[in-house]
Amino acid sequence: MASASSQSASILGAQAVVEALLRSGVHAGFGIPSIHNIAIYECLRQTPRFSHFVVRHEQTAGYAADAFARYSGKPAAIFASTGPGNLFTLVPLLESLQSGVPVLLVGTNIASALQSGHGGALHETPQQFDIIRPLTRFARRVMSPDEIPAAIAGAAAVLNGPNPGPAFIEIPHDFLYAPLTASAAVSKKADAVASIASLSPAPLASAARMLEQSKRPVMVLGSGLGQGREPALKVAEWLQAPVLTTTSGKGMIADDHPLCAGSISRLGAVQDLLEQADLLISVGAKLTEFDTGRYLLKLPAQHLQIVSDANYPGDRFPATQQLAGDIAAICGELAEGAKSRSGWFDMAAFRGQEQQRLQSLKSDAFTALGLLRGALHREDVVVNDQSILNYWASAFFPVMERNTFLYPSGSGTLGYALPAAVGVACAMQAAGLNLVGKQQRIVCIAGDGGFQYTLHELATLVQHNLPVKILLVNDESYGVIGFLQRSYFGQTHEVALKNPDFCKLAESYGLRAQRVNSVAELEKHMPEWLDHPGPGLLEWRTTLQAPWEVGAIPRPTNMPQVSPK
Ligand SMILES: Cc1ncc(C[n+]2csc(CCOP(=O)(O)OP(=O)(O)O)c2C)c(N)n1
Ligand SMILES: [Mg+2]
Repeated sequence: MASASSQSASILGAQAVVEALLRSGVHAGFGIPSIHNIAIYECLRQTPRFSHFVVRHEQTAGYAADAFARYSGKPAAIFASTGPGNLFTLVPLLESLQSGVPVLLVGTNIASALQSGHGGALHETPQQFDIIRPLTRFARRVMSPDEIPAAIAGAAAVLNGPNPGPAFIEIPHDFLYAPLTASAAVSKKADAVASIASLSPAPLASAARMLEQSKRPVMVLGSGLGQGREPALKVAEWLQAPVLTTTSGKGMIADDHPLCAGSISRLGAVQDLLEQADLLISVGAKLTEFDTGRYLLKLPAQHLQIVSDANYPGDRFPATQQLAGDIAAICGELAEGAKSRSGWFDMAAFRGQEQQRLQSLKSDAFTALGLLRGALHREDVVVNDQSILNYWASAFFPVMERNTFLYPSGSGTLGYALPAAVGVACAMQAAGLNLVGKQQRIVCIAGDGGFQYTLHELATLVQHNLPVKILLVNDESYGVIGFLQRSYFGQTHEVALKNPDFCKLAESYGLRAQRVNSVAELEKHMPEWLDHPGPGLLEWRTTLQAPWEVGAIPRPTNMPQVSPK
């Protein structure tokens, strides 16, 4: 197969795929070669400009692409084959869809000539396209080799546009070997990135009045802020408003910024703050069930919601006014001509009281997160799974830089952390960042249950020399579910886990592994775990209490109550 960079008039479908990806700003991807897509892999082999990372499961390819995009801001590709390969990406696509992350699934289908009949073709999947399409913001079935460049250009407009999310291109595998006609093969520019219509002056003026009239405004920033971060912070500084973030928006304001009031998911003190406020300005923020204590959080009398996509945040929290458009432009206009005001809220006292309250709980989880924060640099990255320590981190781990705290808020799935850490490490590698030493570290926090969804990716860490540091909290249990069962039913059932020796397992993959049994040992071994070159696993044998169990986060009052039998 000729080089993918050749401009010959008769390129083949697979070359058209790789050329179109590069033209669209997709320079990296994750996947597994298969009989249906090896023609693409042959082109990737000849295209060193494209960074491809082989993984151990298509699910990983999806999560890694998601994390690559979250960390780098650049879309990433997932290469998967007909049927099982494509379907293994469904949960990652769900996560990327609900979190607005640009990933492109380049998936194959059975040969075009077989599509008029049915039955027995290798990997044949009834209605494959219709299964995947609802989890995307753009899906295109390619009907001829000539359509490949335009399909990828169409996807790129969504990936690089104002409301990004997953895209899916389905290509019958025989098209990858078929020549494009000369006119179709001529380099097609990526479609223009859709721009958002500018807002008319009237809603902006009424929003500006709302801000001016409010005496006690509070802001909440989410991961949908995009380029609007600086202007949104200008609005906050003008209003001297306390600033919260959603869990996935952590880092949109540095935790040590004088206006930062932390993550909304801590509830308690956040509810007190919101009760004193007269206006909430939410910017690019999805107020999720998890972050709002099952939607019980009471918002101030007025809520100005600024989003790039009217459909993005959902409608479970009503807005007094919604401004949907270019968030940077909207916030820029709102901050324009603002007269400076003095603050209404004593942030130092708020933070001091919160710190004292949390320390008085004497929680090992909170102490461990404090140790970790102390050992990390501002720009180091923490990637989360769904375990008790991750819930503590969502609420209380201080984040200093944007895109340095990744959390599967979109789906709440187990098994995200390790593949996502792979994605971040690959993004750093592709960007030529120095991964060795103290400059930029990636910490993956998971529980023993979630870790076992995707632990085979330890092999990927070693194969690509990705220096991910895993903190594995082993309580031999689906611990948080045990807590819920005890609170609802007084008993647990099917949460005990018989686990392997994780250290031996990690060592057999080629990782350095250590086990600690107490906070004191954790503290002692943390520096060498973090600083030793290459990937490493630190297994912490402990039983942590959930933040709701010790009152660090108040329990939602609408939990079902069943008297124990
Ligand atoms: C795919 C998926 N299946 C099930 C769940 C439900 N769930 C949430 S947390 C959890 C327990 C996780 O156990 P572990 O990773 O060991 O963390 P721990 O709670 O013990 O700290 C389960 C089963 C989920 N979130 N995602
Ligand atoms: Mg556990």
